[in-house]
Amino acid sequence: MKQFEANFDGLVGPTHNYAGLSFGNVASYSNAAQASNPKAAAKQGLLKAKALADLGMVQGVLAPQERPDLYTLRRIGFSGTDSEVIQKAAEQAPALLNACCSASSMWTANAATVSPSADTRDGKVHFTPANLVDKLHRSIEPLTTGSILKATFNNDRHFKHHLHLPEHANFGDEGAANHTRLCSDYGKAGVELFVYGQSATNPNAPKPNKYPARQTLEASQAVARLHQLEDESCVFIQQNPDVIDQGVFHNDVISVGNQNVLFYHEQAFLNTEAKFAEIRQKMNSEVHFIKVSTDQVSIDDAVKSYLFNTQIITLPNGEMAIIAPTNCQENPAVFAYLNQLVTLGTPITQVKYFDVKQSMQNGGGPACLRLRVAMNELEIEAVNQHTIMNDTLFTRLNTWVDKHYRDSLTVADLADPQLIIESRTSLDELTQILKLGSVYQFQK
Ligand code: SUG
Repeated sequence: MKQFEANFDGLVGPTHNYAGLSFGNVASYSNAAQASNPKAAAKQGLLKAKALADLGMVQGVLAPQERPDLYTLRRIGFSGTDSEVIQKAAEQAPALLNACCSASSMWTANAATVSPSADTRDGKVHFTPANLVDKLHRSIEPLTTGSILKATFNNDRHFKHHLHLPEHANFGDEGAANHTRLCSDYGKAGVELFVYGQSATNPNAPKPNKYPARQTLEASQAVARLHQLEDESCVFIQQNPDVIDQGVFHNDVISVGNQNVLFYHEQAFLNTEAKFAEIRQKMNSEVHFIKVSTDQVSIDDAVKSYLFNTQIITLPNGEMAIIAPTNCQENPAVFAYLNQLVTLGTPITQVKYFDVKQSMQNGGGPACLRLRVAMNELEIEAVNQHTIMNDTLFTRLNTWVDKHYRDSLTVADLADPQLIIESRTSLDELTQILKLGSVYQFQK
């Protein structure tokens, strides 16, 4: 049976804005209060997704969430009509309104952790939505994420959906952004590499001083248990706390893997050699560890360019390509490195650049915008086919964006009661296009 790795990109929601909500994420903080362009953001995302489909990849889309999140605003005591709720929140607690308006569900690398059926004891693809408890604006995502995943991977025979982990800092979970699967072939059992920022129950374990470590070891272990993974196919490795303090808020800002390749910065992890030895032993087949040294690319350049927030994909001809943001072309050290990388004789033979600057300005590169789901042919057939990218869906979604999205949005605009009407109208239409059903129901 044929095996694929599908990418499901998050559609950028109509409230995409720069409110500086993510402490520890340098881009989010430094672009705070700039005007955003939701229409351009959504179209940049669609172009990347369509380009991957055109390269012969299986490419899907995941719906955005409804924002402003009236359900949360009411839950924290704002009452009245929808307009009144928004107006009161804007006057009394603008920071809470901002948190309830973020389009952050676009970064579907944080939607969930996914384990393919080749790795799981029951032979199903397992999904656990990330609880994202470290950031208020993200902690309101997991229930709707779960609904959207169930409507997209809507088949009990092949897909197993778990509830997100308990909403406590000890279980801080950021999903696939801190998880990489290494394998010789997508359909063969692989090694799932869980990267955590801190161990919540061990007060003496290393942790960052300045910025939060969003993922805990305890969360990663819980996901591995839920997903019915064997101990022999899991490796838990700690992110280097020093790089978290330099703005590496997720592991996918400092390393990325695909099949038998792990592309990483030499400062990415703690205890690197011993852990790589464990990976080699558990993989039991060749692994290419492609190390980037600090001399080649500094942590600062890696964070600014998102060199490691690239997607490494296996093209239908078996070669690997890197999908990079244009920011990598604009950074001389990173551009020089990538030009050299494709000549080194590793499986990576080409680099393709995409402008995803609207997302980058909030700290979300190409890899943040996608959730990977390795599946066999039967599993792909069981996916909601209306979410799979093709010429028709691309045209339809572009028309939908043109019809509903603004081309400028400031933080002050979030108080505009018209925004929730626009958001709901657009998402009503989208749920029909993608045939999702009532995924936003509980928010009403
Ligand atoms: O969680 N930014 C996101 C970026 C997520 C990137 N994802 C991965 N690395 N996989 C975050 O920090 C900014 C929102 C704002 O500031 O308005 C934000 O949420």
